[in-house]
Amino acid sequence: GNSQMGATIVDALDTLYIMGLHDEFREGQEWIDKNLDFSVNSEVSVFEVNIRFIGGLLAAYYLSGQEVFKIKAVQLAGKLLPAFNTPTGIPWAMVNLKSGVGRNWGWASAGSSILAEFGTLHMEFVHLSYLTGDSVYYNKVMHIRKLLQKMDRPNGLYPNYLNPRTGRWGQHHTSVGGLGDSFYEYLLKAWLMSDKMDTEARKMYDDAIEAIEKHLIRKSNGGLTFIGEWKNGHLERKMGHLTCFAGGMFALGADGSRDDKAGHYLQLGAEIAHTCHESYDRTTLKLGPEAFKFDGGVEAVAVRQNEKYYILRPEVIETYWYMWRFTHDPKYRQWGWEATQAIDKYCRVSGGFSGVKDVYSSSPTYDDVQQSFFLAETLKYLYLLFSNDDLLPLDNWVFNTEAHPLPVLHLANTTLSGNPAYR
Ligand code: DMJ
Repeated sequence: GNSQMGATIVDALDTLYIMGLHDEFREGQEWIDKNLDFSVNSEVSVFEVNIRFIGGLLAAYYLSGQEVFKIKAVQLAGKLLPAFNTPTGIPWAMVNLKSGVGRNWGWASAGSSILAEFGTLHMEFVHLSYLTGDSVYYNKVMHIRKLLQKMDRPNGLYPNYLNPRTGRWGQHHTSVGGLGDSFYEYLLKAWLMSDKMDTEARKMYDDAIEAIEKHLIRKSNGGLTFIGEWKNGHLERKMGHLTCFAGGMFALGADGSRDDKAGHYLQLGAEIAHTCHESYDRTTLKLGPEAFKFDGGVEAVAVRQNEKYYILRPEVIETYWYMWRFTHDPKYRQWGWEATQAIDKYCRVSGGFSGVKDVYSSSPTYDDVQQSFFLAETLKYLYLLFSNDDLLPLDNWVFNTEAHPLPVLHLANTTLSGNPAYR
């Protein structure tokens, strides 16, 4: 949006807490208490507000126990609810926080909503119902899930676009990167977050991943495993930086996988981590491009000028961290340290850190933006990579897609929908 909503302050809070920067944390809390106000006439992305603000506030609440964060998260969630007023219950991409009027992105296929956007609300909304005892949030996201579950999927793949008026798929494009990514992540994490009770989510994840492996994952001539994009029956041999998170996801989902293929998925995670490291290593700055190809002799290298930028994204480091937790192979720390040094050398500026426009140029220019996910994710995952495993153990915490840790809900002996917390 165009209003002063302090995204960086909110997104960075739990990183401050985890790093033990408690004075700065309290300063952030004070700002939130006094200034964070959602009654603004501003159109915002439902997805971005959910993952960065609601996720950030909930994590700050769980870590610190300070009520103000819970109160603000619930207030904000209330402002997002009008986005679900569509004929199908699939939310609009954007909503005006004041008027509640929603709409979709003009560029999205046939007026569609985006899979990675309406499919990345589940964790936060289940927690909101858990904390408030109000089932409204839970019902919204379960409705989305049920609707998706009933739909036919071309080749078992979920298209990135779904029209919220008609309930029909838009273009048959499938991606594990931008437009699709965190939908798959949230299926797995819904299961983990429910203390593995939500087996419906696990099944949907397993089915989706099987189709992805069959149709989208290939090995390049040089032996690099990559995840391509499906476009109307054709595989585009291109992988985005965003897609690199999937290495960590495969490793995280290994335990509990169908037919006990844990070893296979851990190996797949390792291969994706290796490919993404290569995409960094084959640049001048040792920072990865936005997208890289595996075509006509090109391997893990960006071809188009407008895909050569690095905007402080976390996905590759995120995968190093998960791989480190599951294997303790020192190479992941070494790769994380390479990235740390490169960020410090090429992205540090007087006012903070900036993205760079071309990772293949020895004299890069800055984009003059410090994305809020740099503090929320990139630095947090680096910090965790060099910390002990007992800092936020994965048995107890599940990270939302913006790296905000939410606790596992131990709802023993009940199904999610039957749990009294949601009535
Ligand atoms: C973050 O906001 C989240 O990780 C999201 O899921 C994808 N993109 C950015 C970081 O690159």
